[in-house]
Amino acid sequence: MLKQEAEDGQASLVDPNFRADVLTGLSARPRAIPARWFYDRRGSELFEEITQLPEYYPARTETALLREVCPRLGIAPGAAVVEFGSGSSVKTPTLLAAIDSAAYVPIDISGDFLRQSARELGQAFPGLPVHPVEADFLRPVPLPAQVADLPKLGFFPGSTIGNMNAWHAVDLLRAMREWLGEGAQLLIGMDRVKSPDVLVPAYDDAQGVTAAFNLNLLERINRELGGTIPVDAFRHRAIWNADAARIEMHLEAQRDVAFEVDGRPFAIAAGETIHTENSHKYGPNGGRMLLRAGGWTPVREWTDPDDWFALILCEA
Ligand code: AVI
Repeated sequence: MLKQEAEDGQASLVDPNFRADVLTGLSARPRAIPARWFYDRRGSELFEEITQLPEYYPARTETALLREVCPRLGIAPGAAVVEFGSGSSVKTPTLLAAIDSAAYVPIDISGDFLRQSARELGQAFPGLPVHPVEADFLRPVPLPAQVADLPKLGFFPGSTIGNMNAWHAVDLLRAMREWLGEGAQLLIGMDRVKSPDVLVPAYDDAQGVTAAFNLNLLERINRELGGTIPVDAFRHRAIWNADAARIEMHLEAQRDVAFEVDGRPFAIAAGETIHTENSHKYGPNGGRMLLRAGGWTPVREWTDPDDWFALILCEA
């Protein structure tokens, strides 16, 4: 970690992986920056706002499904619930209230957000040990020693698996299987393929919250990496790529721009884009195939009446 002087005069830490991904991504063709860098404090707040938008069906559909499904999951008492990418843990109380768990381990890359939601959950479930882990779960995650001997239920809601290409998704599922160990279970949310008339507005809402979320990445680069990117020269784009079954988010330059990041010069021509996110959608067979390739056996699956979103319980 390298120290950086923030506007308020306080020193903060810059993740060297962020610097490396941004410099490499801006130099690549096509230009692309991994979506995980959306989630600084501001980005995490904007994502929470996205989940409240009328157009963003995945959050409310999955929450309604969880309310229906959790009481019928049949998880044996005494498991440690390990949540990957817990964010503000809004869906967790539904799960924790329905099963008799022995500990909760939220894992998230955004440390202050993680600690705040861990505190709130501890208050909502007094007596339940909460062991937050600040980590990027795309790298090996050391689970706390306190849960080493407990059976594990992995919880990976939100269709975050869709933000990875199939290759990385399979790698991650296999890694989760290894971290959670023999006999583990996994409850995972997957967004279904559906009409672009529903998908595109979900990623390009009328209020412009998703646009602000996407553009915050450029603001973060300016803040943390000494960037001079003219953010107002970029426009948010959400595109349905039917071939790859994914929504793509891009930042499109509206005019020719030149700027520096970390002292390095970049020029982007009008119309060129920086690819910032993929959100893959899965049909029933594709979703189950992905899980099997990742070493998990799907044992039960639930969807909403429109078949827009699926919750799948798997065993290692
Ligand atoms: C976190 N992830 C599952 C969200 C998604 O739907 O792919 C991220 C997001 N990007 C724009 N809106 C929501």
